[in-house]
Formats: sequence, structure tokens, C-alpha cells
Amino acid sequence: MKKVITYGTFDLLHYGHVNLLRRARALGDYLIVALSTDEFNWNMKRKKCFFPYEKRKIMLEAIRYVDEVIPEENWEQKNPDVVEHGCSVFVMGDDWKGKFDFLKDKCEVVYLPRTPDISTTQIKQELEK
Ligand code: C2G
Repeated sequence: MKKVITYGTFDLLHYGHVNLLRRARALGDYLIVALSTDEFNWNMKRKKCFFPYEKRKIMLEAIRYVDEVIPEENWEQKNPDVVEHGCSVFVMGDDWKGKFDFLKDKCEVVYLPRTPDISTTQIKQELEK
């Protein structure tokens, strides 16, 4: 079984996220999503989520492309995650291009083009108008 892994916050889930997950899953037979915890989001990414982790997890687990959701609690867990879960492919949107090339000795690293004109920030800004 070819396992793929990706990481993210996936808050206010939108079609850009789903587009990423669909393409990531197509690179293997099983997709693991490492979902940023509320603490990691706030402490390390200064992101305050609209939906808490458990709600974001429920929504991700309902997506046909997602086979497993694990917590993302720190920046350092990618290497052990790839090894412990036996992942052959690591995928991120290309806004992260080059940032995770250190994983290339453990797995294939793929940066997929972001879906244009949609982001959680944009959604929040539109709603505040
Ligand atoms: N994404 C995308 N197109 C968009 C918006 C997001 O392809 N229009 C992708 C991002 O590139 C990322 C994934 O969807 O691969 C999740 O996006 P975020 O939830 O914003 O993830 P981020 O906060 O960038 O967290 O350790 C890595 C971090 O946890 C990534």
C-alpha cells in the first residue's frame, strides 16, 4: 500500500483544500492528513481557528480522499511521521515549495499548485464586509 501524507490547518474547509486532498490521494492508495492542533496553530502559526481541532477532524474524516487523520503538534514531527507511518509520498501546496525538501531522503516530496482565488483568510474577509 502506497501511503501519502500531508499537513495543514484545514479551517473553514473549502474547495481549495479538497482539491489538494484529491490530488494528494491520487498519488497513492492511502492518505494521512496531519491536522494542526489548536495549540500548534496558535503557538507556532499565530492562526486562531474558527473550528476547533475535533470539529476540523470530523469534517476531514468525512472526505472520501482522506483515510486517516493524525494530530500535527509541532514542526519537527514530519520526519518521524513519514517513517512511523511508512509513507512514500509527502505532499503540500506549492506555497510551501522547497520548505520540506529535507524529507527527500525518506520519501518523495511533491508540491502541488495551490487552487487560485480561495483561502480561509479570504472567506473571513468576505464575511466581515
Ligand atoms: N491549499 C491549496 N489551495 C488553496 C488553499 C490551501 O492547495 N487555495 C493547500 C495548502 O497549500 C496546504 C493545504 O491546502 O497544502 C492546507 O492549507 P492550510 O490549512 O492553510 O495549511 P497551512 O496552514 O499552510 O499548514 O506543517 C505544515 C502546515 O501545517 C501547513
